[in-house]
Amino acid sequence: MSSSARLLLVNGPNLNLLGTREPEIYGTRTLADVVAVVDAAAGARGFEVRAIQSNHEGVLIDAIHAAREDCTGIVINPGGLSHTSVVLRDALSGVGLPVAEVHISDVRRREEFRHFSYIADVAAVHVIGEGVDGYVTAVDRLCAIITGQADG
Ligand code: CA2
Repeated sequence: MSSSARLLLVNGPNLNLLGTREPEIYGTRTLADVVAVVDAAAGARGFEVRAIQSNHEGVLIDAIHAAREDCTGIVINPGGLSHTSVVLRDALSGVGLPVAEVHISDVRRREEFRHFSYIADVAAVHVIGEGVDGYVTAVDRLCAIITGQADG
């Protein structure tokens, strides 16, 4: 399959715990559920998905760099790294692929330290506070940009 039909799905630190704790904030769906909904949404638009979750910043950065070779877009929930990581931001801007940033919870209504994202201004799409379904919104909007069907 050509690189024009593959998305990299990145989930950052602690998102492997989805569905196991704090359901009042993050819901009850698991990381496997996230991968399944992204696979389905992307598949419906003719895209395949490579999914990675890691608790290690360098592993995430290596995966983002590798996406240059065979992906045309990145859907990322950077987790807490959103609020702290210049190096993750630099990796995303460095590969030059369109990025969709997803947050399951509404970070704007949580602690002040979650209001700022280093990723926000390198992302073309932002989906915040829609739960796991937000990943579907992100895939739809990112694929529309990649295929030139975005309506501005
Ligand atoms: O709302 C989001 O998606 C976040 O990116 C999740 C991060 C948090 O640091 C961001 O501010 C917002 C945390 C992910 C941790 O996920 C857990 C899930 C279940 C139990 C414990 C942690």
